[in-house]
Amino acid sequence: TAAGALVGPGAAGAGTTATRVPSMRDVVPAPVTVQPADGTTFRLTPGTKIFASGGARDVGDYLAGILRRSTGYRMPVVPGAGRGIALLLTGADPSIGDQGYRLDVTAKAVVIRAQRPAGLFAGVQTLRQLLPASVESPTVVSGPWLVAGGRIVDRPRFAHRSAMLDVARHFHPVSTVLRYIDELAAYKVNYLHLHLADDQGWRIVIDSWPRLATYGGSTQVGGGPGGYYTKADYARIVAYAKSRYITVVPEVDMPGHTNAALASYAELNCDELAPPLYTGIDVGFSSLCVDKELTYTFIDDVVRELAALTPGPYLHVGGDEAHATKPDDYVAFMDRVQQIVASHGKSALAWHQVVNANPLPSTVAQYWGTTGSAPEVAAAAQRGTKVLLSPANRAYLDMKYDANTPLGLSWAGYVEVKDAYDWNPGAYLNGVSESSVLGVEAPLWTETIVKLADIEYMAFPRLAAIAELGWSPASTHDWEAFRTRLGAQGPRWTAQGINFYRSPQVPWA
Ligand code: TNX
Repeated sequence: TAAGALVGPGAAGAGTTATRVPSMRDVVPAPVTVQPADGTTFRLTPGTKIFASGGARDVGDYLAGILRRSTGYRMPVVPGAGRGIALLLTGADPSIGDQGYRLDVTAKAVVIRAQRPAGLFAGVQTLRQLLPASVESPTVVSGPWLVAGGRIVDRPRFAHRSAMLDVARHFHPVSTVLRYIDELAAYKVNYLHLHLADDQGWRIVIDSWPRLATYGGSTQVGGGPGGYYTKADYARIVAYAKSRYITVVPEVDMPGHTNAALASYAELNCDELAPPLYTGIDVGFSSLCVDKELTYTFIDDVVRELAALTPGPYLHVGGDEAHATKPDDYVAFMDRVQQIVASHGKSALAWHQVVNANPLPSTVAQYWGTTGSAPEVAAAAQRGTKVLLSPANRAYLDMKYDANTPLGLSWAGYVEVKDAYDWNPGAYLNGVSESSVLGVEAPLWTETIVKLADIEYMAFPRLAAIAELGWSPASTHDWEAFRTRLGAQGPRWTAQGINFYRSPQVPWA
């Protein structure tokens, strides 16, 4: 059966419905090299085994979990080798790095090789896309379960491919975050940035300052009940993300975007008066009191407790839209905050205004402008600061697609799928070369985003565009080819119940 061909009952056995065998050329993000072996297919059967042991075992169990749901097959995960799906941490070419993989499909076996479990996990995401879309069904459906033959060798362009979810403007429960993590993993996203505190809410328990969560987390935009994560909730998110090879980056935004904290503790305010909780969507009106020593005790406590919950290297300290903080105060404040983060063994991530202070060598600046020109960011990059790119007119998942989009904002313009895809992170910012770019992030602010279906509608399909920019080599960049591959993802999203936007720019399968 040639890749991309329709397989009907005649070819595949009685009782099965016609199923498209995806082509190796359909994969999103586009792999580095694809060599189809036309005429060869591997078939999953009730007796197929997954061979995985040692460090590959967890990825084997994860793959088995996905395949069992839709195929109904037993899919035992066993050591050794044979006919079936093998996940091997041996024999991979070192040039694929820590996140890359090689996938070989013959009539007898699917073999994924990688140097690290993270590479096997990435290879498994590719394998999912080589199976019919119905493999994503949460309940048993009929096959045939064919995989087109050939070889894929793959590794990411950028080490850091991130998505951000704002759980402050509207609180999103653990179950929503876990589902989003699974959706991100499918596109080889490897960081989840959680915006845990803003004017409208504080969403994580800090034991040394308990009112942050219990009072500061008690409402949200529009005045709903809000909510917060206990430390156990948060640890569950971190562990689940880890099982999907995703590192969580917690953000507590400061010195602005702090009304929820200021409302919770009067003593944090310069005038000792707690402002009321805030449920609107203005920005830039709050500031921590930079002259008070208690402010830095507070930050040290918060950073210490967050660092203890964070196995990853980064804590995000915000630093954006500090319009209520004097410029000199901002510099002194951000410099001190970076020291506090360093004293707890972490590196600071911050919105790109941090370059107006004195970034430590370990500090990463996250660009969120819209012009592609930021001389102060370029100058910092020249001095060694690494940059994470999330230009708002390209990568912001909360921007409306067009004038008719029922959700979202439009201050950075409308962001259709082509806008999200058609830019080059390695050459986007004047004076910032690709070697200074750590990666890309797709942020989803939630002033207008209330529930999971809203998140999915804004993220899909644009998240896949940003994920591809982060993973795929620049040489594969081609809007016409991308929109066709993207269209083939539609049935996968439908099978998973993902509420996606059917952009008219995409030929949906
Ligand atoms: C700007 S981008 C913000 C957020 C808003 C967002 C809405 C950035 C660093 N700050 O506070 O939620 O716009 O699109």
